[in-house]
Parts: sequence; structure tokens; C-alpha cells
Amino acid sequence: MSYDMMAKIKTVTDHRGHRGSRLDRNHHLICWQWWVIGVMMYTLIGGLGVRAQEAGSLESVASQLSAELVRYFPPVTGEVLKVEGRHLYTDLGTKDEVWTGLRLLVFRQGEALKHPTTGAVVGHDELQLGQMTLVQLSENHAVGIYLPDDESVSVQPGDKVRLTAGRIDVSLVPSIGPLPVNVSQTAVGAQLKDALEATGRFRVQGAERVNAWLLERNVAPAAAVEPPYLQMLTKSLKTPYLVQPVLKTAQGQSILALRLLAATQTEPVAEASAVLTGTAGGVASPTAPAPSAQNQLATQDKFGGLFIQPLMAQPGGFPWNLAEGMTELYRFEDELIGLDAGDPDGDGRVDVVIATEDRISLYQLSGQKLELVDTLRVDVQGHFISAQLVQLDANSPLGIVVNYQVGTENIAAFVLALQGQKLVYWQRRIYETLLAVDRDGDGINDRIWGQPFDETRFFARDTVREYLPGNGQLQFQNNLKVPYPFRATGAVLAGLGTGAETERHLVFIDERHHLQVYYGEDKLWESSDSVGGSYAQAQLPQGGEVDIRIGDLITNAFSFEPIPEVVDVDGDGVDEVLVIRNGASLGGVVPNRTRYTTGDVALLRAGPYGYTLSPVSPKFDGMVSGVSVVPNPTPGVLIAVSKRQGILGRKRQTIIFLSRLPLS
Ligand SMILES: [Ca+2]
Ligand SMILES: [Ca+2]
Ligand SMILES: [Ca+2]
Repeated sequence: MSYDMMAKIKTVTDHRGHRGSRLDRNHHLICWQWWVIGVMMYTLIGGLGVRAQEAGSLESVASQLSAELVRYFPPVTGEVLKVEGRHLYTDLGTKDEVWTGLRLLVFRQGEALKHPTTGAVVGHDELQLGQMTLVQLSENHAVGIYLPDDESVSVQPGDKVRLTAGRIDVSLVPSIGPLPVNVSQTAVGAQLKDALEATGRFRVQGAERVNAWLLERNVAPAAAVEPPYLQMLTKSLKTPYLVQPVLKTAQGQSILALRLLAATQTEPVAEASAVLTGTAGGVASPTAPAPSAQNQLATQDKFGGLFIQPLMAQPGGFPWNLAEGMTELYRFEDELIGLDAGDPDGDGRVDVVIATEDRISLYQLSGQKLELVDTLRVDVQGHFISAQLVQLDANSPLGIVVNYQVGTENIAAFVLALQGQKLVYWQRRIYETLLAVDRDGDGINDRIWGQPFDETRFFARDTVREYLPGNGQLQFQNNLKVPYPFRATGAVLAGLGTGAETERHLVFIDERHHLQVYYGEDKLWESSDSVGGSYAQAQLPQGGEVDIRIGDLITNAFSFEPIPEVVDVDGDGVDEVLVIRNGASLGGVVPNRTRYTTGDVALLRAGPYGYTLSPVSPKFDGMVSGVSVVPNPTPGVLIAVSKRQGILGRKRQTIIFLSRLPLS
């Protein structure tokens, strides 16, 4: 069970049944029948109807996953802003944790109902007008298709929308995937039905109902959630959502996943999964076991559910597990967008830059502690996109290269210097995306590459300008020819050859999240797996009016990638590269936009038979937002894990770990 969920689980409230039965009738109300909803009810909705239990048995996993699904139905209320035919515009958006496919009630608020003696407002009269299904979302707005209860009453701006406070109708479809030896399909269906109903938020049509429907039409269970059966089923059973249990096996363990599907969506809205312990006897492990399972369990225990999957070591992979010898260094309530450790001023003390959207802080690493040197806060409206250490000139050797979003329209990079223990601007207003690189391979960034903007692709292709930071400003050196897919983000120079080469290899994450390796203009390798993934984004001017239909905003946002880190793990003189890989948990799908829930660190190695990319960390419960090698005197690796909590993650947390693994 993740620590996120542990924090959210509460015990059953006695009010639940009362709330459910009263509001169920709300579904059947027709227009002009006023209905009273107590304001206090909203405070009850947050309670998840499960008790905290250890993950493991089918019963506890069913409860855990049901509780997770409840989170996709937030008790939000919004307002109708505009009516355009069947389209309603509301002020609910991704900030409110709503998603496309979610069905909301549309109602008109009437007079306040006051307590006869105290005079306190206890609720409002309400007229239900109809329902709307969200079809398009932005952070602050959403568009939905309106389905009136009564065509003669028209919706108006100022009317309200909210999720029903009553039970939500879902149909459970038959499970798919290999059942553990001692678990039957009937048991899975029955436990899930009980667990979903025990949350107090769902009214469940059992799997047998769906099964009969499928049998009548000779449809395979797996096809129940695919068009057109998904739409036919939801319509025929009058449940706007389906829940599909999916069983999987990994490393000899059975995993139960619950997929939430909405009638209007072709892809699952969400997927929650958990390991069923002790149920998968005899299932062969698809990969070799982790080299030191004992150690790993000890670490896992120490951090209380930090990992969602152990390191899946690969044959031929480097025998290294960053989770061993890992200690927590620093924790803060925000999301990290940049992490870089080094000693660019060469004073023997390790400098660490930690950046969030709001601040850039320089620390010195002292033993197992980070000591703050200085912080630069973001000014007015804008956010930082990336931050890297760089070596400047003799006067101020320690520099930080920063890409910065100004307002919603402009990007302006700058370089900071440390002078008298203060961060000061060394050069401002550089209108290119900047990337610090280590040209000579000593582990310290000594050059800065600038890539001009392109209106449609953000990163202008083919060319970067190389600058030498010296004499108080960036000195233009030359235009470099770079591979077409190269972007000045998520990129690093590494010595991947035998040492006879005249230049370093270029390793970068491309637009499709593949890792590419180039030597000069020759492409040497591209990963088949996805790598990278971050929430750091830049936005270009929108051109044209701001419409609350969201298309413009989204197409003008460009993701930045976490920067890989070069390290020679085995001391053979050939570099290896640490690469961050983020994704959704165990094949999970999250509403409406990429939501990273897990990540690991992989190692790129150049071997005699080509390049390999293999994991060197477990999968964390959270995305990996930064990785950086700590140089001498005591080498190690810094790993930052960031987590968004709540469905759309307004609560953010980052933990930075130091792994003191022996580095050659
Ligand atoms: Ca230093
Ligand atoms: Ca260097
Ligand atoms: Ca090496």
C-alpha cells in the first residue's frame, strides 16, 4: 500500500447509509420538484468507507483498490459559465480533479434554508435540471455535453454543477487475466462488489449481470470494455461507468488491477493495482530475481512503502541497486524540477542545486546533510523550468544555468553566480533555451549550449550555439550541427567510446521519449523503451484570443526532460549514463493527462554487443524527478522522488535520497 493511500484512509462513518439512501432518490426527481441538500453532507463525502489493512488478501486488496477508485469521484461543485446549445461551460477543471467522461448533476440553487432557532444556513433548495458529461478540460474550465431532465427548462449561466452526493452506479465486468491458484472468478467478483459498496459511494451491478449480457450476445469478457460494447453495456445497464478487474503476474506475484471505464471514453479513466500476496504459487518469474532481495526488503521496510516494485535485474545488467545504501537526505513540500550536484568552484566541497518552479536553492553537502547557501525566489508571474550547475570564470567559478518561464508567454534563460555566499545574476535575458554540458569529460559542466525558439516546435532544429562562460558573460564559440531530433533538454555529453574518439557522444531524450545516442552526425542507437518524463514545461505565446476551450493552451506547452547523468560505474574509463524513466503505475492510466506515479533509474552502457539500458533502482512510489552524481571526496548518487497527492496532485512532496554506493 502506498503511503499516499495510507494517509487518506479513514474509518466508516455512521452517516453513510443515511446519506446514501436519501440522495439515491435524487436520481429520479423530475424537474420543478425541489429537493433539499444539507450543506453538511459535503463534509461527509471525503470519508472512504474502508479500514486500513495490510495489502495482501483478496479482501484487503479489494478494499484498498475500491478506496482508490473513490478518489476519482471528488465532491466538487462548480458553476455554469456559458451555455452554447448542448455544450455547457463550467468553472470546474483539472484543478478540481475532474476528468473527461465524468458525469455531473446540473441544478439550480434556490433559497437558503435556515435553522428555525439559530438562523444558521443549513442548506439550500435545489432543482435538478439534468446531467452533463465532461468532454473537454483545462486547468480552470471544462466543457460538458448537457442532457436535460426536461427540455422545457433551460440551463442558464449561474446554475450549478456537482458530482452526485449519492451512490454512483457502476457495473462490474468479469475479470480477465490469469487467476491465482486459490482464487475463483466468482470470489473476485463477489469481494469487489462488497468492497465497492462498502465505500458508500458506489451502487454496483454485479459481474453476473454483465456476464449474462455478454453471453446473450456472444461477446468475450475482454471485449466488454471496448467499443461498441462499452457504450452498449453502459446504456443497457444504465450505469455510466464500468469497473474491470484485471489479473496480472509479475515476479511470481499476482497483481490485481481495477480499471475504471466511462461510457464516453475509449481508454480507461484510471487503473489502480495492488499485489495479492501468497496467492500465486507456482507462477514462474518472468525475469531473474533481484540480486539482493534481503537487502532490498530491509530498505523497503525502512522507508515504509517507498517502492512499488523491486528492482527487476536483467541478465547482463550492471549488478547495482541504488536503493542499497540509500539514506534520506532532505524532504520538502514541492515538486522538484532540477537537481545537480558537483564542485564547479573546485573547493572540495560538494555543491547541490535544487530547483522547484518557485525557487532555486544552492546547498553544500556536508556528510549526510544539506546546508543552505542561498535561495533565489521566482519573481512575479512565472516559473523556473530547469537549473544546472556550470563552471563560470575565475572571479565567480560557481554558476547556475536556469531556464525560466515569464508569465504565460515568454521564456528567458539566465545564469546565476555565487558571489559572497549570495546568488546574483551573472547574465540575464538570454532568449534561447540553455543546456549546460561537460565538453572535456571531467564531470563539471564547462560549456553552455543555446537552442533558439521555434514557434511551433519550441526547439529550433539542427543547430545550437555553443558558448564558453567566461569574462563575465557568455562568449559565443560556434554554431554546432546537432541531430535533427535533438532538443536542449534531457541531454548530456558522454564518453561512450574506447577513448580514441575526438569528441564525446551525445545522449538525449527525444520528443517521443526514446533515448538516442549519437556520435557526431551518426546515430548509433535508440532505445525501444520509454525514458524521461517530467512536469517541467514551457509555454509559448498563444497568438489570438484566450478561449476557454482549451486547445490553444495545451498545444503551446512543451515538456522539458530530466537531465541524464554521466558516471563511470566500473572505472574502466568508458562512461555509463544514468537515465530517469517515469510512467504510470503498473500500466496504469490516469485521467486526461500524463500523470507520473512511478519511476526508476536505468543505466545506459556501451558493451561489446551494443548498447543496453537496464534498471539500477526499484520502481519508486512516485516519479523520479532528478538524479545526480556526487563527486569526490565521498562519491554517491542523489535521487529525488516527487509525488503528487490527491487525484490531480495539488499536494506535492519531494524526498531526496543519497545512495553511497561504491563508485570506482
Ligand atoms: Ca564547491
Ligand atoms: Ca568539464
Ligand atoms: Ca564504465
